[in-house]
Amino acid sequence: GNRLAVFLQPIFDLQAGGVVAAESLARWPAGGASGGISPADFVAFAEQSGLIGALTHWSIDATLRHAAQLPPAAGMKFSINLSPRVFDQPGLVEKLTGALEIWGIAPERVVAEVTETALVNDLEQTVRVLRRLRDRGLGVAIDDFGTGYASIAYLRKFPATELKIDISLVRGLEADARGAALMRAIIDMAHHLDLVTVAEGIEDPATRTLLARMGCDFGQGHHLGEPMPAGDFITRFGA
Ligand code: G
Ligand code: MN
Repeated sequence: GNRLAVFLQPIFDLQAGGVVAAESLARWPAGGASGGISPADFVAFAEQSGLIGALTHWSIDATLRHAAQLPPAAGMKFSINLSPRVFDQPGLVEKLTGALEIWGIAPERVVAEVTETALVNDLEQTVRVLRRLRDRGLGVAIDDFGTGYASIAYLRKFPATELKIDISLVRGLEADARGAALMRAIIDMAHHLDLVTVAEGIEDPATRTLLARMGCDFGQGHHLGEPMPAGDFITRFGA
């Protein structure tokens, strides 16, 4: 029917090979690929109308319900996007840890993705919440790295475990010597900070090969796998 659904996009281990994780993305499937309401639009609407807390809670529950269908031994990790707006709402940490218990998922298998704009709004409050998530064993990813401002300064304070490098820095990499040098520097910088690197928006085999050679840990993008209905993901990678 016309309702919100969880899609999962595979995340590859660029060094060892294989799908090791997935990013959870909310979709309105009735719209299909072309029509319907885009995630950017309904997330913005939810943020403006005060429904973002409800959307986030739904996303956490729906994602972990699917995650629970995979054998824990598979070690598949799940990344969930957290809107900047949820960090000043009470109960976020309790909601996440409660859902982990209900679905029997180890906290180490879940990564909270946060965009840099969240840090700009209220850095201290965001850091406090993320620190609590880290203390409970969850991972924290800086999403869309390279698109915000003051990113480097935030890296100093932010209790992250991974850096997701934005598609704008990944696209056209193999034809761009300057872009490639920048990418190498970002990957090295991240590793010095004990952050694993995830390249977003890998759209061709050349880019995948280049990023692997640069030491990038993980990759995501249409070349490696499109976002798919969560049930399809579980069927495909559940063995
Ligand atoms: O902001 P965030 O990185 O969470 O957004 C992920 C979005 O990027 C999703 O909507 C997803 O469908 C899209 N996406 C994933 N892989 C690719 C890709 O290879 N190319 C492009 N253009 N978009 C992608
Ligand atoms: Mn994301």
